[in-house]
Amino acid sequence: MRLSIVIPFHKGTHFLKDCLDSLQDQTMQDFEIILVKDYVEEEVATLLSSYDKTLNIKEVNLENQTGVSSARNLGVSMACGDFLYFMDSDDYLKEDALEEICKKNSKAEVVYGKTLYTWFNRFVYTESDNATVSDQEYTKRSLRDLVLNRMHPREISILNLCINRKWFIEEKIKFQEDLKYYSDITVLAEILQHAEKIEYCETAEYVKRLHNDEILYPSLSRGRFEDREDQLILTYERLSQCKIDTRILDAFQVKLAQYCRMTLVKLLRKDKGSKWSQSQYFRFHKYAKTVNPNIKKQLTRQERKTLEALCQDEYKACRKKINRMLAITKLGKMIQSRRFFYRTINHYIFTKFSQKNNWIVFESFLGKQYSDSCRYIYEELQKTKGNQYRYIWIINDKNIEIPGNVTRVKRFSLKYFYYMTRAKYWVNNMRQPVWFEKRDSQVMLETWHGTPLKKLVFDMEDVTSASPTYKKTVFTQSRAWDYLIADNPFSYEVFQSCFLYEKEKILKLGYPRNDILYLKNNDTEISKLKEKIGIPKDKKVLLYAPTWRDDEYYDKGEYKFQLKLDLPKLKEAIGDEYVVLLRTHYFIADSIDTTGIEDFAINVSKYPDIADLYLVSDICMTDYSSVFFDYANLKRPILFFTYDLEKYRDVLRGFYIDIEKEVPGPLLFTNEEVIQAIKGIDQVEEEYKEKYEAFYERFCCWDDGYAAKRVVKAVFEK
Ligand code: C2G
Repeated sequence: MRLSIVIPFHKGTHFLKDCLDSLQDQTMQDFEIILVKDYVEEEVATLLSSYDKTLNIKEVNLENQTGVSSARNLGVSMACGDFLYFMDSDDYLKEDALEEICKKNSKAEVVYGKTLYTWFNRFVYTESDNATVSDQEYTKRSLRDLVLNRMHPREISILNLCINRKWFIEEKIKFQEDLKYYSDITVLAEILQHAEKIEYCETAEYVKRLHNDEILYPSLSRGRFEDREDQLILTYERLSQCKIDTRILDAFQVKLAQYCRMTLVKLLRKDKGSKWSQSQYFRFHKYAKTVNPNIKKQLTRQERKTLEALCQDEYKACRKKINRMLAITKLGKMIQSRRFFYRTINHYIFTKFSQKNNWIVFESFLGKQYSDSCRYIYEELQKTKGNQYRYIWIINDKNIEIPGNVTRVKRFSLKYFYYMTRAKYWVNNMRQPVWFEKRDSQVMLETWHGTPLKKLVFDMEDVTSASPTYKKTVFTQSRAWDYLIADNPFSYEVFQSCFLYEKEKILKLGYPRNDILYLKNNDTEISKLKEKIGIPKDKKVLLYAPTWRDDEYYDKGEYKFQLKLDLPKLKEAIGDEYVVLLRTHYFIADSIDTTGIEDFAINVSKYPDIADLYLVSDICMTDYSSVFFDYANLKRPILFFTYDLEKYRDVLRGFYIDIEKEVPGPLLFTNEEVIQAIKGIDQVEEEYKEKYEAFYERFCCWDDGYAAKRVVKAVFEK
């Protein structure tokens, strides 16, 4: 047999499936797989049995030990192939990776391939053009350079190495079992020391999957584990005991110094005087003392200063130096960034002020609008509680009108920090900044901004948007929510799984933002609104409100949008009867050009509250936006312009419901289909009558015009 592939497995059956699928699809099949199960709690038997006919898998359980090093040693001891090949259960290979690496022959003790990094699963990776995060240009260098130059010890790995098994065993190379995170380093150092010939095979591509879920599936190399620092020092000690090229040890010393500067000092400062920080001080003190002057020359000034601090003979003196050093860095940052300056003032001054129990801060769509449930909760409070509270709205645009006695502040201004810190209540329809620490005495009411069609946070396997650390961030943010509003029984269930949120804290009260769809759904109110928006009285209204695409962005919160609706064609077909209101999502940075057809297409993207737009429109057309859940309260026709359905559903997001079967209107893929649906809207209504009713029962059952009242009672009259 050519290859023995050793795969340690602990958690994540969905990862393992991709890994094994990629092995099943290899062009070279002369290999065995040794799957070492390390205290697996998931049910994997079904998955494994699906490869009975295609893969030669030897399963073995770790019995008395745990950890990746033990698993690999056990795997090696069971291997029969000429060559050893290590894989992680969350990674996968390009189809010809094994064939390519085996082609490179033979006289070399070790052949190593190219590693590509991605956030995505195998399907998305293959389908998408830009799923590779990086292919580490230094993979082209020698393995030794690779070890010496890698940015971080965690990136040094024995993955994608094809190693002569006999040689490996004769040299007695083993993974050190008490090294939990960095055992690859000592093994590689020994390989480099003993191997006479090492070859590189650029065409053998290994895809290393970065984890975007540090909460449920933390990766060994990136998760924040308590004993990370102990392990780094232990690895360093072991490395110094191995007979290896001293350049590797030197390189490791540099990495350690960088680590001390970037991470350790911050932890030491945060964890004032605790046992943990004292013991870390002793460990790193010992290391810092051994760093020789030649190494120090390679360090930055800051890194050298860090080592100097750690060299202090007393813990107190070390802390003093660290604090001074970090204070100076902070000062520099404060000068550079206004927001950081305000945050610091907030931390040292505003948090010392008392809490104002009758202050409430409202924010809707990141301070861009006076809208959504926050608005209607505010109006209900104004009406029923009046001056009992002080109301503060975070609003960026001076021209947006807010009725009533209200204090307006700009998002991230100094006043913003002041009010956010002093107010007892926060009412927000999106996530608050992750770095804004809520005081224990504060209460946050998260209204959320829609019934989810698209999968959210922990229900998503991959994150394709601009923030790959989304899951961890949302987890931290949602821990601060004291209440979360659900609009229907469906959202009540989904919010528990997608936010890993306690059901006791979910308010099953319906959306305050939908109250007006019941209270103002009459001719007088509608014609007042039409006048305000500038809609001709003799025209029917088509509202087009699409959502954003996760993978099309300029930056976080700034997404691209290309209008696929052919406006001139639409005008020609329905312009006599209709006007169209164009409403882009609040994340969209691009604006829609309506030049030449202003009498037909009105851009209402800046209009504060979409609920008014629902009221004035006769048909709502969206794609995958949650707008249709709300619009259904009006029982008016809904169309879905889903020209990129497959990509959106299968690659970008995934949906909670079957869009092809369960939504209350037709899916339309071309402009021609859109035109036909609008022209035959009566037939569409007839055709979808039953589905619409079922949909209404399921998703609109808690909305009745009085949700704001119920929410105020639940939160403010407690
Ligand atoms: N919205 C809007 N205009 C659009 C699209 C959306 O004003 N063209 C508003 C609606 O109030 C909608 C909300 O933004 O309900 C959320 O928009 P979605 O398109 O559903 O997208 P997203 O912000 O990703 O929220 O649970 C809901 C999900 O989180 C979706």
